[in-house]
Amino acid sequence: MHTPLIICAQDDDFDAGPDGDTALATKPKEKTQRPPMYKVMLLNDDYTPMEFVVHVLERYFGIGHAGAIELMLTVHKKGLAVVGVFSHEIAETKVMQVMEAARQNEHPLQCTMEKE
Ligand code: TYC
Repeated sequence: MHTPLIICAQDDDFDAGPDGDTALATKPKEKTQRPPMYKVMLLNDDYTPMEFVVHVLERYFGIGHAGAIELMLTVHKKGLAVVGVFSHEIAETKVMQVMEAARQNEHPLQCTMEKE
């Protein structure tokens, strides 16, 4: 999915002239705005099988097998890791999917999101 860009005219469409008070009409400045992005994180625990975490990373985050093993091991060693950065809605969906998969399989795996 591409990031939508919102373009809006700023209010300061008149600039002061060289002497500071002559109003000269200028082009409205266009400023690109980006939607806020959210980090999705996996948390380590002592019980979720490593293979399950690898499967989650492949299935819900589109990460290849080798990358998924590496990232799972990062979470295992460091306690948590960012596994992706998404818009609010996509991040919420990823968290929900991971938490639901963990629940169905009775693993205590935790997934959270945080504004970047
Ligand atoms: N620490 C788990 C184990 O030793 C593996 C694991 C990795 C669990 C990453 C959760 O997010 C996690 N089986």
